[in-house]
Amino acid sequence: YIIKDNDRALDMVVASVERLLNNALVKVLVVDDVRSARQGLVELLRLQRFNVIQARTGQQALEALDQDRDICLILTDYHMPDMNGYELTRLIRKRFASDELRIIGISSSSDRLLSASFLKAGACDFVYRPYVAEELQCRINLHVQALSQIRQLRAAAFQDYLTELYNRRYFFREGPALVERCLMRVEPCSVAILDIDHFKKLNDSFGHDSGDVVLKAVADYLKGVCCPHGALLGRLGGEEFGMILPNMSLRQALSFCDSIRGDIATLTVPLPAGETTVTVSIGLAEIGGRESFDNYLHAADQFLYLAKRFGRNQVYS
Ligand code: GH3
Ligand code: MG
Ligand code: MG
Ligand code: MG
Repeated sequence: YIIKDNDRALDMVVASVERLLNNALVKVLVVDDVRSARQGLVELLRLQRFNVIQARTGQQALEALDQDRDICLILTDYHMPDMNGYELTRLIRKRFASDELRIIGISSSSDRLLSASFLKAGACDFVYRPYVAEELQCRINLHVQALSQIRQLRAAAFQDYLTELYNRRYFFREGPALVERCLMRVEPCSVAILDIDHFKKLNDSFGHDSGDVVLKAVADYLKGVCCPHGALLGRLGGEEFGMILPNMSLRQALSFCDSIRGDIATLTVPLPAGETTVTVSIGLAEIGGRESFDNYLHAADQFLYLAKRFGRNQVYS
């Protein structure tokens, strides 16, 4: 009844329900050799609706991390039979940075320097037992919030604002790894650069905002066709898009790109001043041998130049 009369209270309830729903997606690993100590933490975490798993030793914790890449928070004891908490922390930090995995040390030891040892080993926080449940909950929530903010920032840093595709930074960061994976598996792979034809004219006739609408329509279409193939698609800049096509030989990529070209030519984009159509030119190169990623892109760019020169609305490889 009180909540009904108070918007602010209602907002707070909604926010805490949302937080609890999000917590269900957060996987937490509790590491302690003493069952009752583990149990206390597990209960505290489950009250907050976290998805909790447990380990009795450092070794078990490392194995759990190997099997489950979703773990993003670890609460670890200090005294354990096989390794102590900050040794475990140090081992984990060799593989997972604090921007993807948070570690909180917990101990009933009376050694006041223990917290520093944990923090130096790479823990993000430390609490002494007996802990105050509410304080520990607040600390856990702060770490979970920090991880979520990092994820949001990272997503924003790698996304093109207008088209919501990956941006150039992401394309050049992930592209080489994708190509490398194909080469290791001895699978074919191709790289394409697509550029909208006479886009400047379109901007000049319909205005920049309409140009943006066309860019978004082309991007949406490309996302739809690239996703099922596991292709890496990004906006490289302006009206230019890059595609890494794993598992496609040059011949397959040629037919894939030509169907993209054909589809886009029949796309009608509704604009405030009526509707318009666009065509695209595509330069395509096959990946093979040991060239650098930049060289493959350069080759695709050269072919794009030729596609433009020989009349646009075509794929050149
Ligand atoms: P070509 O067929 O040779 O590719 O000619 P073009 O006109 O498409 O190429 P050009 O490089 O001369 O012009 C590209 C234009 O794209 C110029 C630039 O103003 C426009 N452009 C770049 N980014 C954006 C954007 O985000 N929105 C809009 N509306 N226009 C953009
Ligand atoms: Mg212990
Ligand atoms: Mg162009
Ligand atoms: Mg261009």
